[in-house]
Amino acid sequence: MAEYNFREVEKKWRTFWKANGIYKTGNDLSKPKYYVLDMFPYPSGSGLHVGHPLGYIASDIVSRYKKMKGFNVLHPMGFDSFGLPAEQYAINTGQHPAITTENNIARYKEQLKNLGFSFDWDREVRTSDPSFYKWTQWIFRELYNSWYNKTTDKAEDIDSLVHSFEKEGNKNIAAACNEDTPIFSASEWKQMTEREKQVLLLKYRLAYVNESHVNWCPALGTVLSNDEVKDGFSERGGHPVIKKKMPQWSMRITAYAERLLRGLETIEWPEPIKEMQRNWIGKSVGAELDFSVAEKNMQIRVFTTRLDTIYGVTFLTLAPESDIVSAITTEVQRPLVEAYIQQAIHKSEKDRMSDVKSVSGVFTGSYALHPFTKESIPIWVADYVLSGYGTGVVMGVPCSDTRDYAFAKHFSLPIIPVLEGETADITKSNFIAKSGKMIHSQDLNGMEWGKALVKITAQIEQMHIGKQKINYKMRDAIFGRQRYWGEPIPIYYKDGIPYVLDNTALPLTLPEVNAYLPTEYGEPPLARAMDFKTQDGNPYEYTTMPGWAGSSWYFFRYMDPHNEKEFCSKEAQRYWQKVDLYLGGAEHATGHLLYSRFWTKFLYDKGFVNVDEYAQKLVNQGMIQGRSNFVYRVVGENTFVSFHLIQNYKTTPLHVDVNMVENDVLDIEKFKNARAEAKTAQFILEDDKYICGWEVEKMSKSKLNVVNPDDIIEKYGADTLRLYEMFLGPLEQFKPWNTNGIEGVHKFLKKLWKFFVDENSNGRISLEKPNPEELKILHKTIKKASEDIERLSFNTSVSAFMICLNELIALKCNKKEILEPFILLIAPYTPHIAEELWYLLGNKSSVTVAPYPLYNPEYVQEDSFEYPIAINGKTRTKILFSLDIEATAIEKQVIENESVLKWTDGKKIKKIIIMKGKIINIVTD
Ligand code: ANZ
Repeated sequence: MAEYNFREVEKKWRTFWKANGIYKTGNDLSKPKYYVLDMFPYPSGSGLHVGHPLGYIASDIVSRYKKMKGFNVLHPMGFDSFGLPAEQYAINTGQHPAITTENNIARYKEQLKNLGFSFDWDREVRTSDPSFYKWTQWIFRELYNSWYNKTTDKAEDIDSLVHSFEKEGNKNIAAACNEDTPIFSASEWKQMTEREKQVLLLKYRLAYVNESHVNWCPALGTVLSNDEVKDGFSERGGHPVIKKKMPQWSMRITAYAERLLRGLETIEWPEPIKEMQRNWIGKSVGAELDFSVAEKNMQIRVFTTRLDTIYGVTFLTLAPESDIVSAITTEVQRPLVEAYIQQAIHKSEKDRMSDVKSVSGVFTGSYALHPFTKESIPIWVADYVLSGYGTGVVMGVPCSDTRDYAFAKHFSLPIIPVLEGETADITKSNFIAKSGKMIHSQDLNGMEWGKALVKITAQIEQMHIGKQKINYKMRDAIFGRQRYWGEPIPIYYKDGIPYVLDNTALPLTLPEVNAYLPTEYGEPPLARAMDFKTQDGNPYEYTTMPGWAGSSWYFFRYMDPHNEKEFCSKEAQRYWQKVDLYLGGAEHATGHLLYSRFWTKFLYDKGFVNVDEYAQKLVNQGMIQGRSNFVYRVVGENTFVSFHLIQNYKTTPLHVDVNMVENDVLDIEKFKNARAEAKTAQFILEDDKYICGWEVEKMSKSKLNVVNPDDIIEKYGADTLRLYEMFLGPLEQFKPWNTNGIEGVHKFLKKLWKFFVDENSNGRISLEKPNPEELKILHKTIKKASEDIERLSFNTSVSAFMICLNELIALKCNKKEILEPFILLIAPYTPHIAEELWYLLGNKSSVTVAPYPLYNPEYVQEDSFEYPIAINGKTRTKILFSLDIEATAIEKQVIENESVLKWTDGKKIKKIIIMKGKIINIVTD
């Protein structure tokens, strides 16, 4: 192979790697471990585009590097293979989702293999595989059988809770449980029927079912989680989403709110992701306070973060969904209130929160008593109050809160100032609240805000009408989905009460159905399976698990993927511990990345895993954007004008498939063949070419800017693609794909090849000893490459390789002692060509197991140094000296230096102190 025939080289070594099991995870437990994980893909029907492998290439480089550094590396890949697209395809075509999923996975695997990744495919997992989801169901079962003990601050067996109930009821138990959990004694518990007991326990279980308001998407026929809804529409498909009350399986993630916050301090994740999780959890410290309702023996409890504003309360507002509304609404007001509720609950939560301008609300006819002034304040219903947050009731303080202010203005309610200078401007009011003085109320007048807050808090506690309270915005996570293509929830119903399946009954496999749609009664697709029942004829749960179930624990399964007895053995965990480096997109910040932390903490509490955070370091790779091309059609004509001429015409830009364009020049023949109307079109050219315009946009089919890695590999090879993606720019950055730039990188590899291989396909290698200059070039590059990999700065390394090669070519250095280490440095990036050149250098074993070159600082010692010159302690200038020059020679030059002369200003030099390689100090009179 005199020429660089990448097709042959890449095929040869991929076959070799496979045949020799090169990428099997090592099992020599005396070596240190390193676990590099990629977020596993959902295998969609359209395969990979060049943006997808970016993170995989980076993680592959790190894996190969760590392996060469002597680590046992776990670098697995799998598929998040349950999900909506396969199901919708099934609905449209009748094709079983298992079949399309299988086909898509096969295509993904082939594409991934062509990229030369060092995945250990023996460890592949698929979330839709019963041998995998058996364990997802097992975790569900554990969650169902657990409750959260706030006293020990961890999840415990439900049996321990039952035991406490039997002994002393629940009054002394601090648990994460439903708001409506009643207090009962041991004897009351014992008198309960089996059914009553089960209903009660559901209020404590970490996986539980209850009636709750959910995001219902009629068009998709399913419930969506909060993070799947954007601005009142489904994230996928953009269908309207409404709130609806339904029995729902949920996960009590709120029990872990505080620990999920605290854990963030212990992991090296990008700050924006941590901040998004903190905001999502939304911790707020405030107080709960009771208002009594006039003429009714009733209390209304509010949650406030501004108890200091209590004297400014001029109304209360209830969320439209609140159960209290009906109880306090007067008969006169009832029709108005009911009409208001009807229209309010159809709005999405986000609209209700953000829509400050359109103030709406209705008076209930009832009044509450102010706890201190005993004045009557009207009680309203308004949709800006959310039912699921705090107590679903707000004390309206128009002087301090923007929304309350807008509300009071709109309905002409009184506004009473409480803090000097306060104006209902949230930012300002928060500022004043931290510094201002109280006005208005007699006993607080002139008191500083902070002291007033302490005083009022003490007062309400003394009066037994309230207490300090910490609230979290985060809600429990809805778990059941009305879909077919997901894990069945291992629950069956007896007399309408849910029971969990025994472990021996797992996996509960997905039944066959005659259509992947809801039944005519609106039940989920699983209800179509006639025999989806226990042996005793009890029906199973019909909803399935959400997309995030399997991905919440898959990282443990890779450690021990074939274990049939456990989800992951203790032994495997002891060695692999946790993910050292996790690479993936930032879009999962409050979805997968939060749920997976939750499940890990739960498994930790129950002693199933030995870490309570599973990924020490997370890096979000940026997206590769598309570089779209445009043609310009003259309005009303079938004529296309080349880009630089369009100012002379009235044109409309049209996307053109980037695969018909090279260096922005349109292949007119291809274009004509692809579009019916283009066949007869006129083209107005410049320099005989049609030049296209371009723009950076999201890479997507609709913008005709998708570049398929298969095409690039076919044309340039996988090594070029890998190297080019790394060369594009810093890993975390968003950057456009530009096929034009790939030539340069390809040329580098060709040059590398030519440098090593002569016309007769032999290595041009000399065994001569390298000289200091050559060693310096090499060791500079070793230093750069190893430091760069450690900080995941790959683009800078690629430049360093290019510089190094040019310098070696200039020196005509083909010495084995230089070329071998150089190839090892490049090997993680371009493994195929590296393997071939390594072989040509006479090596018998794979480059992937060779030790990474060690940096020796002696070789790069500089022979000169630019000394800072300090005159009487102040650095005034710098002078370059050879490091082996004599002190007297330095002194002579220093004294004569123009700058030194200027700064010493004719004064006598008393002393010159030379600190070799550091600094020169001059002391004058
Ligand atoms: C009086 C007050 C005065 C309030 C003031 C704020 C500013 P965070 O920090 O987000 O927790 N609130 C309470 N429950 C609510 C609900 N269900 N829907 C909408 N708003 C609700 O916000 C807590 C504050 O938001 C609470 O403190 C309450 O208004 C309001 F100058 O009480 B505040």
